[in-house]
Amino acid sequence: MTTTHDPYTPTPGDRFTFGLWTVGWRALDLFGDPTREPLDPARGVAELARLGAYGVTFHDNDVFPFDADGAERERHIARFRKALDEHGLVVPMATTNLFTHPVFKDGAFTANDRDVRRFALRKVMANVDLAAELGARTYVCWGGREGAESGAAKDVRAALDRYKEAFDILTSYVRDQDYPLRFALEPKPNEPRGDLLLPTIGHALAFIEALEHPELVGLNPEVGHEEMAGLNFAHGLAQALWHGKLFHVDLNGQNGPRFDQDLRFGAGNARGAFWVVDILENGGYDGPRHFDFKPPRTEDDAGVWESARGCMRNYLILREKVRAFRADPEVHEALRAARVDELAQPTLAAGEDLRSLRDEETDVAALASRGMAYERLDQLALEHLYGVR
Ligand SMILES: [Mn+2]
Repeated sequence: MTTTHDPYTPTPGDRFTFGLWTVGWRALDLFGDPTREPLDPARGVAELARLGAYGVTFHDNDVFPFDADGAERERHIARFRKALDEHGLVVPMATTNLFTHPVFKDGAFTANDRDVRRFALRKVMANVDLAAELGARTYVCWGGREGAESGAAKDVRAALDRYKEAFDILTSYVRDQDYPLRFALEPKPNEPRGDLLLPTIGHALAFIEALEHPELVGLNPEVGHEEMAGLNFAHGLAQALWHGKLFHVDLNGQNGPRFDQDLRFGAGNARGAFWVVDILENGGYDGPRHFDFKPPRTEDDAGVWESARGCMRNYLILREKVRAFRADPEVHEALRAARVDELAQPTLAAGEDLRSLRDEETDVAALASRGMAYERLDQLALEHLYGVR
């Protein structure tokens, strides 16, 4: 007897994880009040487990309120832990809320006010302790308020000194505590600040190399954040992998440069999502597939879970399409015709000296007339994506 299994129903082996703040988002925006009731984190854990997720991630204040005293904090954490144990979810990543409370109105690590910076570091260290206790391996840092709306208000070079100082302090902290944690910076070009520091993958990669412990700091790039800047997210992931810096990833959907939409993964730029899954599956990434999305304001409680389910289904659908594309003999032939493999060949032969290159004769007209056959290759990709192959 055979049982039919929907191939797009996730299992924990797929390693899908969600931020508690995603399904827990009450859907308030700049112009409107919340449309949904608060979500009990324990219920969030239960529902995500029911849908086939592998883990959850959290900001400190997703689990306990900003102003909780020691005992209240412990009570909330115990409840959260109990839900994790009961439903078998893990916590691979945690992060700090350094943006909601008014104290962070001018940033946290790069606030002009030194007392705010000192408070922010304490808040992060406290939650790093909890993250380590819960078994997290990645600690994400999104500098949501690190930026400015006006020119003279922020000395960007001094702000970068303080940003570096913060990561130098935090990396020595995890080393001293012997925590198996690495930090992952999450770039974003703007929103909520007019201009954010470390706006793209490239800015963040360059910044990491200036730190005292660059080996402990990598990236958590987000689909929507790079696409808000008009950038190709799959290319960004490829470069992060090339630098050995893709520590984590935030998957969601975005329709080009506009406000941060945080659509479910696979909505928005569907063609981009195909190449995102391709690089994640075939480019050497081995971390969780983490969704950082926001169920739209139109959705009720049922719509929230439908939206979360859609993130995972779309990933699995695209994974199947990517596998079929990579296994298609006609694609193999098109890749050869496009000379994609030739790019892996070094430009100089082993041991070749520059004189032989200088002496080489080139028929430039013949070279220029060679077609690249990319259109056929891309059409095959689109036909897999569109479901006709
Ligand atoms: Mn976002």
